[in-house]
Amino acid sequence: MTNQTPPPISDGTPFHFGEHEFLFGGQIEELVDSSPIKKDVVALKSRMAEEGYLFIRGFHPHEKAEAAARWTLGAIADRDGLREGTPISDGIIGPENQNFSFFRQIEVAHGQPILDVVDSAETFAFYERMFGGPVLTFDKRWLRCMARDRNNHFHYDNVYVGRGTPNRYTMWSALTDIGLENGPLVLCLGSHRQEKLKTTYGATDMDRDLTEAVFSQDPVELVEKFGFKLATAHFQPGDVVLFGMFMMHSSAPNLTDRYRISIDTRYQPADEEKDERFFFREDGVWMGNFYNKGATYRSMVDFRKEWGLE
Ligand SMILES: O=C(O)CCC(=O)C(=O)O
Ligand SMILES: [Fe+2]
Repeated sequence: MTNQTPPPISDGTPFHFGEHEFLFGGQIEELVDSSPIKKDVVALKSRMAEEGYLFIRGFHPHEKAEAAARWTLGAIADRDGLREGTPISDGIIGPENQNFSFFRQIEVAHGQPILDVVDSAETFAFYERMFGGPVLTFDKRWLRCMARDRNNHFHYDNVYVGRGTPNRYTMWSALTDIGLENGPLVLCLGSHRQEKLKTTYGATDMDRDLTEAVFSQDPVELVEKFGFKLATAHFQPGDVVLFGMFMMHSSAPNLTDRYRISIDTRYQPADEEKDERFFFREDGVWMGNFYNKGATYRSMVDFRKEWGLE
């Protein structure tokens, strides 16, 4: 496979998100690539503070990201998830169109090809520079293989993984080639500064407050009601997006018959309080989200009424 930076997305290019079509240069724009400043910590930090995200092309070596994707596709093949008769490396989705989220299957999510990407010495060194000291990552890694028409919905990560220190970044890493049709990550620009959203929805903890956690499934309301511009890119294996706990994001539906594979991981200073839900306990598993078995997680529609955000 070639390793060429995709050309800039020209104005007027359509982006399909569910029923909706957004146009580049209008309601959606291309993420700004920070790879030219990736060694300049001061510039990175100030851009992160300003824009709420860093998109860094080629953060992980392309071959390592591709090896991680092949490893993951091998795990899908072992579970009969690929279309019969197609090469594993093509990642063609089988007839059951099944999503694979290798969250608790640590034999997959903690496989060496995965850790060679998200736990690499270079990755840790990068976060050590960003945080100015030793860092740690959660035991849980969110390795996601999205089938056709599937996506995740708009949320702040704080609602899911926000306990402990506020000094924590999410890193979303593309492992496959993720173009506009393959269900790329979509950010709501400026949402890291939307005080009302941050102090209502953003201040909830889904497992403490028993909320459904997803803020919205509708990209149009984020544009029209909240005034956000959307941003995405054509991602290559190894490209990453970093953001803090208050950046509204989603993925768009994967419109193709090829698995979209990404992994999201979290990094924070090692000496600051962790979110204990995502670390191995003595019994060898972590608690995770939705641990209140039998509890009803209340609808976001109700919460939004209470907040005056309907
Ligand atoms: O990859 C996705 O679909 C969602 C990613 C996400 O929510 C995250 O990286 O925090
Ligand atoms: Fe997220």
